[in-house]
Amino acid sequence: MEIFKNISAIKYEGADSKNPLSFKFYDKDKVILGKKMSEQLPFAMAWWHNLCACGTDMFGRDTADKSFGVEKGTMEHAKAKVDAGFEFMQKLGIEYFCFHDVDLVPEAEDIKETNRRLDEISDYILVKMKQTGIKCLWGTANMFSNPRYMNGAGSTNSADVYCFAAAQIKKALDITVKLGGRGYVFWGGREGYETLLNTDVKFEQENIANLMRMAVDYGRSIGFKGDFYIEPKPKEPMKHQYDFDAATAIGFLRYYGLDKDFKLNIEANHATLAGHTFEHDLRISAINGMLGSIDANQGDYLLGWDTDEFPFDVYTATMCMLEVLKAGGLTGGFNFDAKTRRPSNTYEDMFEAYILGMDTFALGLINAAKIIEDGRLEKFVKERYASFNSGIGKKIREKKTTLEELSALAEQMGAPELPASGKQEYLESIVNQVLFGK
Ligand code: XLS
Ligand code: CA
Ligand code: CA
Repeated sequence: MEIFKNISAIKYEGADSKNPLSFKFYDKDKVILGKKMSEQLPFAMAWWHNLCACGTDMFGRDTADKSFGVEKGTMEHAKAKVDAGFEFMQKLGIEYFCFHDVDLVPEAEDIKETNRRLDEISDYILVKMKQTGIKCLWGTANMFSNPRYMNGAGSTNSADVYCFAAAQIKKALDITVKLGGRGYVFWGGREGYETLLNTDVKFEQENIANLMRMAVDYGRSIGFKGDFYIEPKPKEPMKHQYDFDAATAIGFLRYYGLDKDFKLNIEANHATLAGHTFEHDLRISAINGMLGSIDANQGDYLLGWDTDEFPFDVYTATMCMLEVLKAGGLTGGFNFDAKTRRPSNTYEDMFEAYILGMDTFALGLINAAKIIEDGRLEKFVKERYASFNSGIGKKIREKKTTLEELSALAEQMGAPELPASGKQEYLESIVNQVLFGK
């Protein structure tokens, strides 16, 4: 049964189109830097925001109806969400989806019953996947909503709750493998603390690492070949979360010997909450060989929390795509971990939101490719470090010098000349020229 009845497949109509239900820039077969847009941009639908979230916030209840014609909280509704999700992805030409265990089925009191429901729904999803060719980008376990996780999952003070977290991860991995997921995500929802007065940080971090290690061992034992991901976020819901940002998560993974199995899933809004730009966390991940996947969204400069907005900022999307292209692409994809604003409560809004996100990233890709082809930025950065190409600079790079030698040289020099200008404004004007020039 068709759910989004008045909406047909969304087509590319070009930048002049005034049809709200069309792509203006995302032209899936257009080749950019030798690859089709659809290959450069493996987009994914986030089950939770798109099919579950209905606009509830701290001050008010649902504004959107996502019952899809059946009673919520039932397996019938779980299946209606699958029907809606696959119809939605097909109509938009989205090839992947991401899910939490509890996005798929209503959670029962008894985990055995929840797991049975997960088996049932994943059978149903598998059929749809085969019919449509749509794939799973990643799965994860929601270990933050249920009150039992109020003190964390891996970082909880309760060994019983820790067992429960392990059980959820085990099942979420089973389902991810069953659906052929490319990755498995750990977002440390409540893995952090509110006050050091009641917290043993070292103990908690060791327990988290141990849970991740067990997840890797189990995942590999059932044939999971994809990447595990940590998704860094500095705060919210906890005041301080252990996976603060990319650099922190990388340090943690290396310290506990998990870096061979894990990469990072970088979310734009989380990077900005950490006081970084999105592209900063992408760069840090990439230079450490750990750029895995992206949660494509954006925050709000006026609000200090995780607003999960659809990506609209073309400059940021451009800088993101520049990092991704320079890194040689993602092993994961671009998951729209984003929700429509509360008053955008219709089916059309769901489609228009994804069109906005996909068009914004298409523009980001087109622009980033132009910047690379233009070559001036890359050339500038290379030349900026030219003093290390010869003489003492070369020796420094080759690690063939000592502090004594450098110190003696400095004494001979007197005062060094000021380094060459950073030319930020000129470089920014190149970006504008490439973006808006003919
Ligand atoms: C919440 C996170 C979450 C993860 C998956 O802020 O973004 O949705 O992506 O658990
Ligand atoms: Ca996310
Ligand atoms: Ca978020």
